[in-house]
Amino acid sequence: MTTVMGIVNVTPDSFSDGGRYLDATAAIAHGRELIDAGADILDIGGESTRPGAAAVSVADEKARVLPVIEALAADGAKISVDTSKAEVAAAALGAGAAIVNDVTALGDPEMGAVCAAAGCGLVLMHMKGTPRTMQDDPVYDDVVAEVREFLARRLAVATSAGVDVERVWLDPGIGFGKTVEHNLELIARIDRLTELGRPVVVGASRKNFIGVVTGREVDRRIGGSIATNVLAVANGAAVLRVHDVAETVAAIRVAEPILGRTEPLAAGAPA
Ligand code: HH2
Repeated sequence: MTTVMGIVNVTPDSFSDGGRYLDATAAIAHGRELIDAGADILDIGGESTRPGAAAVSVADEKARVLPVIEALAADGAKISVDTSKAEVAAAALGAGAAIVNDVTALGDPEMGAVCAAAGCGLVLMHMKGTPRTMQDDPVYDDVVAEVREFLARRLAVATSAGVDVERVWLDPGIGFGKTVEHNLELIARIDRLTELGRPVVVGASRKNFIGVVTGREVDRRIGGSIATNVLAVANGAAVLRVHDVAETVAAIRVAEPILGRTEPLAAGAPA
């Protein structure tokens, strides 16, 4: 069944909800709302990756995410920490996180060892360039083939650092060094990524390509986000990273039986 990861951005500058949950109390309350709305995992991050976002020190990133992780993990929520810094990941795992979501796919040379030692889950994401430069005219010969090759290489790096292959999820990095057409093509060809044998994560929620296609501002992209996510599931995605958890869960609950992905309703169950 599809896993829904609800986004908790403890940042002043995230592209869609920057500043709303910078305060720990507000972030914790938001995380609880997302669990009530049906999130399976909360993805908690303290540094925005949008083009031009300010860099955050290890100390500041820890100060943002650790109290939020501690409180939500104490509630029993499954937590992933959205960080590319091994030191932040280690502290987050100590505070109760179970998964490291690394948008640089082990760009920090210590990250593989930290994850191997913890035995945690690990999300490896594709990005072309760095957040500062990634949207400056990205060019690929074949975006799907290049993303697939990159993810296969980083999966090998993770396993050679001692990470259990069964704990790794792969993510094409929607919006990270991709044009609108690249993003659409990647969503259309998720089947090529699932061939790598690991669950595929898709983070398309409210992203710019949806704004370009629909002409809608970031707070009015829910329809485009849901269409993208349902098609991603139809094409093989196993995990969706989303802001609008309740609506996505409802959409997936309807899409899955149509796709033949759920057990048939028990005989006599009310439909
Ligand atoms: N996208 C963002 C951040 N982290 N992680 C994964 N695995 N996949 C993604 O597509 C992904 C991610 C960007 O979205 P958001 O967190 O809403 O914004 P910001 O980076 O501005 O905080």
